[in-house]
Amino acid sequence: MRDSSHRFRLVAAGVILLLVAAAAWAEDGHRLWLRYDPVEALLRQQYKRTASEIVVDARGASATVVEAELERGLSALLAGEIPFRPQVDRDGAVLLALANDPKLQSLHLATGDLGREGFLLRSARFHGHSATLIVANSNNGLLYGVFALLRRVQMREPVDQLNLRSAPAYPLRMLDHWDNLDGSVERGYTGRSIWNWGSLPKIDQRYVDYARANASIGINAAVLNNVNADPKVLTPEYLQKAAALADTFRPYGIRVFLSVRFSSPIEIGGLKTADPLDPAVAAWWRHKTDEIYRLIPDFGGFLVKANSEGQPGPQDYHRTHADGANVIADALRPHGGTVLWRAFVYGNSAEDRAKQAYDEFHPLDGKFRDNVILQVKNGPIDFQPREPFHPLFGQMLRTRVALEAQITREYVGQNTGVAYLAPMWTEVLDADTCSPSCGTAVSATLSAMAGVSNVGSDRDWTGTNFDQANWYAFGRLAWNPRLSAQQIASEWTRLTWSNDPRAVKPIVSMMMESRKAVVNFMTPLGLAHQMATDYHYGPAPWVCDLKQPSWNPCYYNRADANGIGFDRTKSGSDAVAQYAPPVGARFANLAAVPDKYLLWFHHLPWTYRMRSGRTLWDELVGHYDAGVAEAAGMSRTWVSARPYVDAERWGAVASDLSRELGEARWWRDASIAYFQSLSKLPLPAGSPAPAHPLSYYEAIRPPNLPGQRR
Ligand code: GCV
Repeated sequence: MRDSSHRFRLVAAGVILLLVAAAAWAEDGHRLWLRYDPVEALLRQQYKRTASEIVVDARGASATVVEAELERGLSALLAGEIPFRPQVDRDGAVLLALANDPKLQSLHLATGDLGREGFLLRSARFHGHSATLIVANSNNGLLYGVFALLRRVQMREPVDQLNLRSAPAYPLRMLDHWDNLDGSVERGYTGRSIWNWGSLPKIDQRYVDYARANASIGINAAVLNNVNADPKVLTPEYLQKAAALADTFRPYGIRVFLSVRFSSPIEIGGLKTADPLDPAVAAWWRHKTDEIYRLIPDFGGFLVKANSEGQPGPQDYHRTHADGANVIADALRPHGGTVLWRAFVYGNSAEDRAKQAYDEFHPLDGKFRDNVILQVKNGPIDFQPREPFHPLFGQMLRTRVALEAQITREYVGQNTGVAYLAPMWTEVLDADTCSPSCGTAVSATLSAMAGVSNVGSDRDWTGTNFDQANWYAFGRLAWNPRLSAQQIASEWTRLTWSNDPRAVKPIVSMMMESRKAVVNFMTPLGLAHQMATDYHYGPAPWVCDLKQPSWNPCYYNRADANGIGFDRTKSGSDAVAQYAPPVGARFANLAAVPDKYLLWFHHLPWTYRMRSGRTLWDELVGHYDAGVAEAAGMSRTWVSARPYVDAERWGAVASDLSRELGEARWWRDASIAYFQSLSKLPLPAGSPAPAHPLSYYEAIRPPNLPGQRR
């Protein structure tokens, strides 16, 4: 009796162990790009020669994280424990040391230009032995160095002749969460908020994993809550919760920021006004800020959305954005904190929305305190699949500016399909502002980069496997905006999927094609905001409620029987005049404006002759067709990668791509059906008629859209 129940318990325990092991290894995307799968046996021997022991000369809580990551990574990749030693005593040591360590003096390493966060990876002789040195001016720098070394091993790159130095381009590389205190996420498509406000300050392992993932790509700041901020976030109860997160993130070099509502002095402070020039208001911000720093000594600062989309702001008191930002900046200054003040403003008038932020902020250049950063979206409207760069870039010569990108795909398919966004961001980062002189790329004018996070409670963090690439790419670009989208795609693919070139090549080519496809089937040739109002999902070019012009597709496409496009030249809104003269002249000139921005800047007849020799109508239809063909091509490319990646993730992506193909057809057919009802022109030869009459597409409404996962 005893025996059989014992056997039963053993068998049951075995089954449970197997299930746990299977769950741990389930290819559910949870491990992101930090998979650390063992290197192939032959190569492993080579790596082992450069990783025989770990020697750590650094102190403090963050040093613990650094050594833990190095040990975790190397022992997993090299399939065996790597011993820690007090000093280098054999060939192949990996030595982690702060730059001011006296032991390093004889090596004469130049480390001044690494700043606080940069690092050096160097193969050198040390105490008579071959060693790999990871050297930085801070433990955070060491952590970045560790991740860089592990990345090389994960990508099977040599590590025995290292001479690499790297420092971030910007001191602030942040994720902005649009997470609400009730657990919902504005424009989030990945489950609920990652923050469990109910159970905080209790720390969940997921917060640690989040910090580690961010640190691995150089992100060093997190705004915890939505810019449409709940004033409660500044109450003692929520500050305790934020402090617990800050404590968790600190060893990973991540500082916590909060979004604040401008009217908080009234709502939680009991004042009658939030007028930034009222001394009682200034005192309130000071006291609140002091209270925060008592809890979070390295608190980063505040992000503010003011006088935008119904949010309160200084203009409610006839004060400027600079007055508003400065009162908060003055409260933060003694503590070294920063205000990120958003430039995303527009009114619901018929005036060109693309011009409104520049008109409001350009006159304020030089009026902001130096601990204010103006946070500007990549383009002048709102995270469209393609926009020209925002005219404020390069033209706020006496103001620090951050670029805000949207990692969550509000306007780019949300949680369907594959859309790798690095090509969109590099297009903007590389754009020449010609201000103060030509040759000044947007990236050279920035002090920070902020990405609207796509992280949520889903097991795979971002809802789909390929959305992880956008999180990864944002971090890598914020560290080094000169990296190419292709290079980052290749890195991410090798870390996340496989190092086999038969997998890397098709996956990277599919990623590079994906944003082009989305632009083609949604908003080709410079069209924008053709999505359904509110949901920002699915085509709705016919929507024309002129009571709310700045939300209406028809306001942006200006299509009628004669033509299509928004005239932003002198004969129209003259938005081109907001750019530096050489840039504005190029956009205004039909002979010079790139096709990709044509209808953003020009209203043209359907029969306008394009550079290709085709009419605008034929060319437009051609782009929609190309978008569908590209979406189909992505599915085919993915099939070719099948033998080289795991079945579980392959299947998930295959179904994402087939959903995207359906949506590409929907976008193409609906757009063509509508525009053809205006142009009355025949489709170009070989272009199939839309599958349904226009009324069919008009009737489809979110959220019950074909194929969308909600
Ligand atoms: C957080 C767009 C989005 C809003 C968002 C806003 C902003 O309008 O649709 O959800 O609000 O941008 O960036 O503030």
